[in-house]
Amino acid sequence: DTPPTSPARSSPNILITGTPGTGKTTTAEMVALAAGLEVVTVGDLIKQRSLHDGYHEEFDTYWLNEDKVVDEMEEMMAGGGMCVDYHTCEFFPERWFDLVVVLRADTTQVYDRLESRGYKQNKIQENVECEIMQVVADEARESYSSDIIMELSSNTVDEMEANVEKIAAFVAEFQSLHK
Ligand code: DAT
Repeated sequence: DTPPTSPARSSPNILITGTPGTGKTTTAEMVALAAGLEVVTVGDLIKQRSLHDGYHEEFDTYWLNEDKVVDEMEEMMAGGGMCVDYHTCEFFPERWFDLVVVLRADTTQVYDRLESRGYKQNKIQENVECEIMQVVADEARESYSSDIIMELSSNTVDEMEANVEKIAAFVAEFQSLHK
């Protein structure tokens, strides 16, 4: 791998990743409001612009086409100031991001949140195991430099608010250093 080049953007790009149900979308929206970033909900983008290779019945999900997603997002990411929300992180170009937030939650939280979202039992189980096995955190550590990864606990509203404050503070500092 070639090292990421120094970004020319004046506002950072942030990736918020984690197992489904850890609070990515809620956190990303709050960060966007607090710090003036734009949200990219990759799951919605994939559906809206058909960046997939069809629907997978058993797993109740779309077959991700990573190349299509990266091509579609390249231009949006170029100017900085984007807050990206997705449950995997290893296929994005490393150079896109100035901060990678991995949200973590207790398995009971993940279970309850996905159950109230109406997920099927097999999909809930799969995601609970994903959180127990720290799949996304490992993936982030393999894909990004450790000094841009922030692993944050998101079990309560208080924790979520503290996380948003921490991320907004990062944005403000980045912007003051890249004027
Ligand atoms: P994700 O985008 O990771 O799937 P979400 O933001 O949609 O997660 O959150 C799922 C549900 O859980 C939603 O109803 C909001 C709630 N939630 C998320 N983070 C929370 C937190 N830290 N404390 C309390 N509730 C939270």
